[in-house]
Amino acid sequence: MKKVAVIMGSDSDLPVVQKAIDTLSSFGVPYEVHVYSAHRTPEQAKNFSENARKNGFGAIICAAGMAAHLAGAVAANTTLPVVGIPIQSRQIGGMDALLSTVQMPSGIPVATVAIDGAANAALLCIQILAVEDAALAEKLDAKRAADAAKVLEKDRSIAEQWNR
Ligand code: RP5
Repeated sequence: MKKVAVIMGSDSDLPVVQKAIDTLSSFGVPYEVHVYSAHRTPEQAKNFSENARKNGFGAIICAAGMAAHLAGAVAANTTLPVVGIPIQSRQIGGMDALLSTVQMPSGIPVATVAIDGAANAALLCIQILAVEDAALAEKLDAKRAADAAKVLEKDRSIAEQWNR
């Protein structure tokens, strides 16, 4: 199976990014985790991106906050799918990173999830890998069914309390 790269602009992003790592783990998808910054270590970010396909990756998650250029900088140097996670900032609440990540110029796409949407970033990468992997697609179906069952149980509980 192809690996998923999980790259964050700073180790201060890890508390959010952890959900992506946990989600990949729960599906048994192989991954690597790195800290590369578009601004502080641009050469390393470029080198990783240029070699990602030949190093066995199938998708790349990039998490960054504030002037969040990491996902775009990585996408500029690979044609692998890049999923951006805008990280919430103390100063502007994540709108800074959301707009920096989502507003890519035509030709260099970044699939941007919600602010701090790390679990969905991982699920999107798993869905990309599952296009060619029936066993992985089955695991995705099972998770959807389990998630739906949890919501139905909540509905039963709420309905019991209020609908007399
Ligand atoms: C971004 O700047 C990082 O992704 C992080 O979200 C933010 C702050 O980084 P630190 O100053 O905490 O290292 O590049």
